Amino acid sequence: MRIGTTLTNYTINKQKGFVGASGTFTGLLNDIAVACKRIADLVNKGDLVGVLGAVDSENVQGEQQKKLDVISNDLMIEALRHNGHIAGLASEEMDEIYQLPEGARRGNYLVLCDPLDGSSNIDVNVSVGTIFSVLKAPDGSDNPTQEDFLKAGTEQIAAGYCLYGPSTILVLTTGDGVSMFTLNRDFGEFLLTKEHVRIPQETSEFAINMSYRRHWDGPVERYISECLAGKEGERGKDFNMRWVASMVAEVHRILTRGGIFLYPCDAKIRAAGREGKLRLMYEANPMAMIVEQAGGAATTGTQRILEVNPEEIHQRVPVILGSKAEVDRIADYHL
Ligand code: P6P
Repeated sequence: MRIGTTLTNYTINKQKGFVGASGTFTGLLNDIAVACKRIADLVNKGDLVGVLGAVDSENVQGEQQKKLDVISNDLMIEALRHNGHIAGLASEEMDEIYQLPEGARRGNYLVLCDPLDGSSNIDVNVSVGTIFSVLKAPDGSDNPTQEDFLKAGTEQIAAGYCLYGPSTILVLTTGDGVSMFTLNRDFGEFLLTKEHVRIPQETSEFAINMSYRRHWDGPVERYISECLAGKEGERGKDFNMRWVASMVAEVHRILTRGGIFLYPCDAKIRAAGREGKLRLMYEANPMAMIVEQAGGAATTGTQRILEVNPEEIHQRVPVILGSKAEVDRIADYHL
């Protein structure tokens, strides 16, 4: 499709490829884009409009919420609740799923989101992002249950994120490749800037929080040690390291120039009774779909992320994703 086309025209053109498409999906993506534009505006203005800092509440994860976490969640609800494109919404910032008000028009999609991922970075002006996943709603159900959201990642209709960085970039896959849209603030439109994005199979760049090294399991310790050994070691080449502590920024770098991102389970996480830090339904699954659609791979270490059968909306998983050759190598180390 023509570079520079708007996200709306892009999805209308794509929609023509789906026999019987009603336009609801195009409307849904437009709603999500509106939420992202409004979040981008507040992220960009920051202290000018008093949205930085924390609120004195915690989310279901037991994490302190930033003002922008709460505001972003409200903006996502506001953009989605009126237009009859969804049947329900799940969010990192809400314990329970969001039920549409009585009498509100329902649509045939479910949205799961992390309204503002990486928000610990927001007060230090480092890139953050919104992550979203779209599932089909059950037919004929006005009020979907939590069970209706618990679908494996392979059942996602679409997945995407919006990165609030030097540019605001919305990245989207509907199952036939990955496209990128850059926000033109002059007239408030996301314009197609990249299509058919591909992740290089090989890389020399890894992303992991090294401060947890003493807790790592064997396969992760082995992989990172080999990277650190550089050209004199097993790998015969030097590696570079990055850690932004904002998954959206890490994934965007990997889509752009390759790399491997690791947030594994470790002894400290296990001691807390968890299987990982990152959440399956609205972080790992959408990012795994995007990465796979761009020719990369995404594993828990022992299982393809998209094939994990969810048991709980806020469940956590280990995440290793990026350039396929490196992901495959780490998966081999877990055998
Ligand atoms: P740590 C942000 O809170 C997040 O969920 C991801 O975006 C990011 O990759 C990770 O956690 C950072 O975790 O333990 O390094 O602060």
